Amino acid sequence: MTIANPTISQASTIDHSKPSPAANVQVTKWVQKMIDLCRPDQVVWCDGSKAERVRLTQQAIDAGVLIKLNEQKLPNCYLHRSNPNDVARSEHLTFICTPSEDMAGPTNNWMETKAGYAKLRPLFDGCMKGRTMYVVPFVMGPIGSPLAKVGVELTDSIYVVLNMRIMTRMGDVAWKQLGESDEFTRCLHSLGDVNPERRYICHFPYDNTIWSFGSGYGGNALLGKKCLALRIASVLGQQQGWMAEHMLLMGAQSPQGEKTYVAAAFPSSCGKTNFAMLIPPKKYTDQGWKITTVGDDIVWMWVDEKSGRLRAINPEAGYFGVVPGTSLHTNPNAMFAMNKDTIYTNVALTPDGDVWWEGKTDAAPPKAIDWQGQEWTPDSGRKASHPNSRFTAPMVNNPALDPAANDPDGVVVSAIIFGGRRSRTIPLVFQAFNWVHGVYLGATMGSETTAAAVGQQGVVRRDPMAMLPFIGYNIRDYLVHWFRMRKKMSDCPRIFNVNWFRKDDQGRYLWPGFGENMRVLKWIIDRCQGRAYAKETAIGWMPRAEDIDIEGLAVTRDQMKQLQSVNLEEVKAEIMSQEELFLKLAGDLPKEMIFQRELLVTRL
Ligand code: OXD
Ligand code: MN
Repeated sequence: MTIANPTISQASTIDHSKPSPAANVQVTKWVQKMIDLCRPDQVVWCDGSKAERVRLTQQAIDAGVLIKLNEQKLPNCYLHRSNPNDVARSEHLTFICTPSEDMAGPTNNWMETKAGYAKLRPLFDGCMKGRTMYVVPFVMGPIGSPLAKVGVELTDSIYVVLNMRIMTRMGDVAWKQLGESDEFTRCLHSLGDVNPERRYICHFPYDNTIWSFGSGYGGNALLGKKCLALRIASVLGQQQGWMAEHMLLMGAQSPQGEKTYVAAAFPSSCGKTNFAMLIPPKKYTDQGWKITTVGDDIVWMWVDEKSGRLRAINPEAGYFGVVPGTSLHTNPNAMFAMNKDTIYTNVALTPDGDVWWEGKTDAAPPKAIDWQGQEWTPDSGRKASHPNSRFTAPMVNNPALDPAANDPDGVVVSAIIFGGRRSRTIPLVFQAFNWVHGVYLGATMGSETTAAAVGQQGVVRRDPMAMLPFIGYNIRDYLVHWFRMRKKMSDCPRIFNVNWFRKDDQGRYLWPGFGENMRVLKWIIDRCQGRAYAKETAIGWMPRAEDIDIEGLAVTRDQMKQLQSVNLEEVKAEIMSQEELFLKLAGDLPKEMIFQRELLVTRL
């Protein structure tokens, strides 16, 4: 049967198929062009209403895309199993498409703009025949914020639509934010045939356009997130004088009521969500300490002209967090957040309609259906959930949501923390000498790779500012942008480095992590407020062993010294291993980077 290609007016016989009357003419023109390219059977304009959520959820259940979970235990929660070939971001298939290769720089895959469209157009040509195209308008950032950005995603994945309505401010609200403007990110997405041979995630920053084909995985397909809020936004930020960063944003309230906001860049799957939702040890809560979450993955920051200080918003409205290892013990707030209104991806299903993943409980369920839909028992020798299985939950479900999370004016950032996953060499915490040194620390950050991206795991890779896979332009210009931001600020955040993952010679973690990270955070906050002691060392300002509170911990002062120890031979090896990054940037390295390295060498 051949199905006619519906134009917007033809599609009006179907519910929700008419363009939203609130959408402006640039939007409707572009949507029509994409309909002509993809030729869907139906078009559905999403409005973001509750009725729409109910309707689309039922359709997803009927189509086998979602499995309804136990309503008593997990109200309004669903399970999705992805194609096993489509479980993480595919960085090798992610491209920055610009007129010249230099604009994308040495750390990105590059396609020439026209060549990029030429490669993808045939893939999109007719790809939605027999399918529905959803028009998903969304806003990244609190409504009315000076930095808020509108995007429109066209997708043939109902799973993407239902995730986007959790992760963004989705629906008619976006048309209001957009008004008559042409400034919206044109996001085109199709599952295609979910074939890694035909999978491309292409960014056209100078056309404010993203084309993603062949993957339904969050980081490849929820185009508001990594694609818009990091890769495209980083380009806009560089042009317009603000920053889009791969950071969590949290508030810490002291017993005296003083509030300090901290942003932290950790690479994927290194505990951003856990840190952003940290519950302090009992001693601290008894004293009156309170931690609140603004965001767990992305921040947009700008300099407030009046105060000269850095302010930040979280552009997202939900969490797309890694589940393995998450439990009531390690992250209770995340567990509460995903108790309702949540989509689980690639976790195990128990016979009572509940979900399970490695680390959720000490004892595994006696039987389950694993993430690939196979019968599973604890002795089956396989993991029940995928190591990169995820939950998508609205941020309003987080009991510790910061009151400013929806504030269009954002919050003042007092500290920026960088931190990778390092078994050796890097101490638990130290402070940069100043902004320029802090940028050097962030730029040379290394981390052992995890399951969040396809590829070998556990090898140290340089991940500047945890942004390596997300900088939408030349890393040289990105670093220069960081250095220049300093000049706009009259009082800049202090910069720190942390490593929760240092191990002893037996391979045991030296630091308990999780809520106990509050003890390190307290030193950081006290440094920002001018209260804590630090001694100068070759790598930065360091707390003495006695400056970190270890009362009530199994960690001894000796272990604390070990955690903070700096082995100069290891630091030298670290400098050598940074060469990989320096060589990539050969001839193009901002001079501040060279000077900082030289200063470090002379301090050794
Ligand atoms: C993420 C990632 O999904 O960084 O947040 O991979
Ligand atoms: Mn991330």
